[in-house]
Amino acid sequence: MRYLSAGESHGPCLVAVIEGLPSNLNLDREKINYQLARRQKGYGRGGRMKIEKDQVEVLSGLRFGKTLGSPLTLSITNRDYENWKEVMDPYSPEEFVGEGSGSQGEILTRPRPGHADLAGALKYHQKDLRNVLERASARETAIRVAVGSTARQMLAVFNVEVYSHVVEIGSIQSNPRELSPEELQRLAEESPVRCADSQAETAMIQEIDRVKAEGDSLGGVFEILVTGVPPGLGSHVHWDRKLDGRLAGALMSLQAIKGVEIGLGFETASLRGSRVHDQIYYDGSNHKYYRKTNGAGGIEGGISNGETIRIRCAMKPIPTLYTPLTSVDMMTKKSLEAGVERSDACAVPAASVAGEAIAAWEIACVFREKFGGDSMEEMVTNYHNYLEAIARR
Ligand code: EPS
Repeated sequence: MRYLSAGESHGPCLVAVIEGLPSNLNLDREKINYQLARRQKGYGRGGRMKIEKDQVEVLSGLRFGKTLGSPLTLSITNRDYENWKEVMDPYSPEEFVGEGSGSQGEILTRPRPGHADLAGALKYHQKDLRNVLERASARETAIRVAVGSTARQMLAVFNVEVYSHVVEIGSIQSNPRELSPEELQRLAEESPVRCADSQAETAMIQEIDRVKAEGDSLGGVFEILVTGVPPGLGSHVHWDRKLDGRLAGALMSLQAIKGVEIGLGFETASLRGSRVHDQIYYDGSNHKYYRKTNGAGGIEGGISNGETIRIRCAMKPIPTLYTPLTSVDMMTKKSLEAGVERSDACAVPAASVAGEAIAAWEIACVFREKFGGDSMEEMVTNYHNYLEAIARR
């Protein structure tokens, strides 16, 4: 499977063309909209989310609620485009330059440290940083969440579910009790910062308020849990078929993600082997191998091992600071403060929902590779045959 997304943050819309979903998959548009609404939440977001109310349109590949096996095109309108029409006009031969009344129409020449602004402007030969930042913006995650929702709807047929919760914001760490993925998700859904630990939640909100008042921003860590994945997805035979490598690569592509770890991740480096590796047992009544611990995070040798897949992602603080850092004006080469765009003080809860979508897509890809078929019917048959075969092993 593959997809391309397109769209600028303040352009008319975001779109994606998805190839490779099987035919006869029931796709519920409201389930996509539900995921889009989840992504828009989160304490610490700026003014933009009051303007947008993301809703998906399906432009191709679906008839009477079922996929056709042809390319599926999704679209989300940017409501804010109405306010940016002159600045983002696709056709006008004249570059719009505002009259000094605000940043919206002016050419942006002061790159923000930590943002794609400078590297993108050099690479694409741009004098207006807007020509870079519009596409680099995390607004693009809206369409990725819509794409991920199609993957989730396919995975649900095979009882695979994807959950997430926030475990750190700034210096505040959550310490949730031993909870099931379902319970973690239930608590996270009720929390403005997607945190399952109510004490940490209060401290996180206070930290966001403090940092925002100082014109600064905050990052954090979220955890993704994927349940119901059978053993045998991904492969040890080639570097680019390893499931951990694929998940990590895909999640690193999410805006502002600087680190991804699977299972115990970085902690494995300082622990002894006997504390890291999960001992193997056999459950005769269910014909299943299992482990009592999950340091591997559900993946061994690049292959799913049947345990819950557990991934943590570290998000850096958003680079747009209302108290700006030092930068250089690309026109004059003089040292100046970086530009300020409207932005979010903390978007870790939203990134956590986008991370779920990205993980769902990658798992759906390996599902399609393993179980193949052109229709859902064929894929379901192949899946059951495989489960029967491994139950005899
Ligand atoms: C973003 C800047 C803000 C965010 C945006 C990502 O948008 P704006 O510049 O319009 O205020 O709100 O996120 C979204 C629009 C979104 O839907 O998540 C950025 O520069 O990355």
